[in-house]
This record gives sequence, C-alpha cells and structure tokens, in this order.
Amino acid sequence: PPNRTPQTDPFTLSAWVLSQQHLTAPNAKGRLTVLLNAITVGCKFVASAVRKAGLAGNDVLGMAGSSNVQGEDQKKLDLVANEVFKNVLARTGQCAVLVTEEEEEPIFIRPEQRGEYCVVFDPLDGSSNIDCGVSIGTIFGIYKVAPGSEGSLADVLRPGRDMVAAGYCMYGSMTYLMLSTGRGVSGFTLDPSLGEFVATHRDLVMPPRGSIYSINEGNAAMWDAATSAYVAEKKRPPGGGKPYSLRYVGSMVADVHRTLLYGGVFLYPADAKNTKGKLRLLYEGYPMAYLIEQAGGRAIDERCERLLLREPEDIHDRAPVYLGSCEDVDDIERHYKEQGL
Ligand code: P6P
Repeated sequence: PPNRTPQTDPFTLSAWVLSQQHLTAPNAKGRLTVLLNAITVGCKFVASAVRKAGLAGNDVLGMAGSSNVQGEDQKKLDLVANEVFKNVLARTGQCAVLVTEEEEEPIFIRPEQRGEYCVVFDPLDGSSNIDCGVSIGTIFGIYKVAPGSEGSLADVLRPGRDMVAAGYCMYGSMTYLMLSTGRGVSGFTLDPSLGEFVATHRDLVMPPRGSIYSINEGNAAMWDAATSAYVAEKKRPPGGGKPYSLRYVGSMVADVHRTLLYGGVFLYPADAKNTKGKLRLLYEGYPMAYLIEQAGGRAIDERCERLLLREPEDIHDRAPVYLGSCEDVDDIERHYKEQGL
C-alpha cells in the first residue's frame, strides 16, 4: 500500500521473521519462526525484570549466593533470565539441545518436546553491571541438528559458521534486539506501549573503518606484543593522524552494539592471565562474529583466522576475539603478521 509509514504500518519483529522465512525458505514449516518469536518473548520478560530490578518488592538484585561453571558469582537476575529462556525455548517444541552459560552440561530436551534446533545462549551477559544500571544483554545462536540426529553434544560442539541465526538483546536506554538469519542484520526496538519489537535498523551495514577502539586497558601489562603495538598505533597514529577514541563498557553486548552501529573495533585478546582470552566461544564469540560478518565486518581470533571457523573444544570453551570494521580488523591482522604470529 502506498501510505506505508511506521504510524500506519508498524513492522514488528514477528512480521520481519515471517518475511525472512518466506524469503529464505518458501516451503519452510515456520519452525524457526516459532523459535525466534519465543526468544523475543524471553527478551521482553527479561527486559521487564531488568527495568524493575532494585525497585521496592523486587528482590532480584544482588548475589544469588551461588556460582556458575565459570566460578563467577551468580546474580539473582542471571538465574531468573536463565530459567525464563529455558522454559520459553523448551515449550516451543522446536529445540533438541540447549546450552546456557549458567549450566555446566547441555540440556537435552525430552522426546515429546523435542524439535530440530539447538540454542546456545548467555541469558544475561555483563551481569556484574546490573546493580549499577549499565547496559547488559542476552546473546544467542541457533544451530539446526544434523539430519537424523535427535540432539547430541555434536550438534552444538561445532563452528559458528554452521549457525542458522544469531542475535542479541541489549537492555540499555532502550531495549534493542539485533538479529540475523543469514541475510544481513536487522535491528528492532522494543516499544513498551505496544509490547512489540518494531523495526528500526533495516539491513544494517557497518562503516568500513571507524574511529573507536574498545579494549580493557587494565590488562595492558599482560598483552602480547601485537596487541600492544596495535593499541599504541590507535593512540599515536603514524604520520600524525587523528588518534582513535577509547570506549569500553565492560558489557560485551554494549561494546559490540556500539561497534556494529558506529564502526571501529572491539578486542578481548588472550593475555598472560587468560591464555585463551575471557569470552566464551559458543554463546558470546560466535553470535557476535556472525552478526558482525553479516553487517560487512570481520571477526578473527589470535591466529587471524575467521572466528566462525574455529572448532570449540568444549561447550564453555573460550577464545580471543577481535571484531569490527573490516579495515580496522585488517590493521590488527597486519600487526599480528608483523609479529610473526
Ligand atoms: P573484563 C562480562 O562479564 C563479560 O563476559 C563480557 O560481557 C565483557 O565484554 C567482558 O566480560 C568484560 O571483561 O575483564 O574487561 O571485565
């Protein structure tokens, strides 16, 4: 219709997912659509819980008095988010295996509720920032089980290149959901008055180069020579160019969201303390690498290989992550190659 405007044609995430289904798999049965819609329900629920956290009567701030597989203290909101996503995902009848940062073992869905997808997720990443109101988020990636598989460890212990969809929801000043099903990246903003995610970023493309670098400078004493040389060049560009700005939130979803929209580069390298870096490969590295590549950027590891091709050793494996605008990541690769990798 000629008069399509946001006021007369709110393009919701559900409508977008359906349009993608018709584009990518015309004869699809709509099962991935059901799964993605369930994930958005989980995100809306967590967004509501995050926004109420700390208010009178909502005792979800603070420590849960337990720790997760990484030995990290679990926040009550971490555990609430984890239970919400496990329930909404299992109830779709579309999942065979779930992997969550909050649980040591994969969750194998019982036969009567089993489907053909596997979801790996970090239900509430950056949770150390919850109590001070800094943006946090949910990160997820989706694999399809191998033909004939009823859901096994092998279905989730595979490179991120095999994912059929990936995304994150950032609970920040607004609630943003960025998503790709392999045909570019689209972004949606939660309209609380509608209770719907409406399209706000269509076919997002990253600038080829940015002017921001994002890394925890507190680890500088433990960086390898290539990382140190690269960061030094951002601060004092050869030939007297304009230095880059440093922006680091310490919440991956916030740092990657800014990088996706503004360009530039986000790094969490290996260092003397974290010999494989800190970020988890399956449900932090892969989904973010998937989105960044779909938006025209690059995501590599310390060998300058595509992060999406890296084989995970276990479901909680970690990997160094260098991602962002393609020319900025090219510069990182040059420094690693010069240092004789
Ligand atoms: P550091 C949050 O705990 C997280 O897993 C990511 O969200 C974030 O990018 C990283 O750790 C921050 O780590 O060592 O800089 O505090």
